[in-house]
Amino acid sequence: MTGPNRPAPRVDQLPSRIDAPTQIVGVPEKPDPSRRNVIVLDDFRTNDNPVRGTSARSHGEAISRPLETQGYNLYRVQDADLDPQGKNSSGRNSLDHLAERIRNGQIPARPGDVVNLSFGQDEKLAFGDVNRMAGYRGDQSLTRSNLTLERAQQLRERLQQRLDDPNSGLTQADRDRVKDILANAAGIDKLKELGLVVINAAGNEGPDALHPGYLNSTHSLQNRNGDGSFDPTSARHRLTEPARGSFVSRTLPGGVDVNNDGIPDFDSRPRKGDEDLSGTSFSVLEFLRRKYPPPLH
Ligand SMILES: [Ca+2]
Repeated sequence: MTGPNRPAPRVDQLPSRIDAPTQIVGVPEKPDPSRRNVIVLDDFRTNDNPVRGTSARSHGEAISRPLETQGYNLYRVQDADLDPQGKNSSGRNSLDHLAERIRNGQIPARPGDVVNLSFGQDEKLAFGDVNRMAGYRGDQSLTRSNLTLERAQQLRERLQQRLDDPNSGLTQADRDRVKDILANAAGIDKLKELGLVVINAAGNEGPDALHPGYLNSTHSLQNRNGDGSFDPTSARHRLTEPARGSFVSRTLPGGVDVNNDGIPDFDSRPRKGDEDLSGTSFSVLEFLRRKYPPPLH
């Protein structure tokens, strides 16, 4: 069953504390085995700062519901790290933890299924910050136009060397950043080893920023407006792929269609006027439909 009348996941039953790095908060009632599974690792908590202007209640739901109505089997997973109240005290990286859940069968996933990561970094990291941490100077420096997968791999190795070298001059804050970067990239490797398509639909810090721990994703997205123009808040380097991430909702006979694909997503009407969804997160809606449509084979 698809459409806005599908029961909403029980996101209101999230505990106030999340002791594990990830928590499964919504699974399809009757998953269709012929359809692609999409695992959305995101923030499903209803809070005082939901996605701007939407009736989706949480960022994770604003992404998940339009994917679900397109016909994907949706697995909603709360990332404790995304919520300061989440209290992830395990010390485990959430991507590594998610890969373990999939390996041990807690979340069903087959090669060709998708993991969507709608986040990238707690803070803005510009190319200059990353070059400084890596100790790159002059011609060595990474730029928006020379960032390839090969150079991203070299960056990981370089950052590991800098971390291992007590005389590298990295501050403690930089060391913590580098550890996070390396842990994220290792988690993505584990997800890809399972045959999964890893989408990093994130990056609203402008074209000079990058998410160095997510560069080995299968796809990193870039937000385009409805007229095809580049959204100036979006990431924009050589490894990003453009997809439309800016929408104004329409009210159709069956409900509200937030991503303009003609399929209603929510039955509740916007609080006032049209809902404006815009951000690199939303680029995954058009990108998946185009590159990885719901039928798995
Ligand atoms: Ca829709």
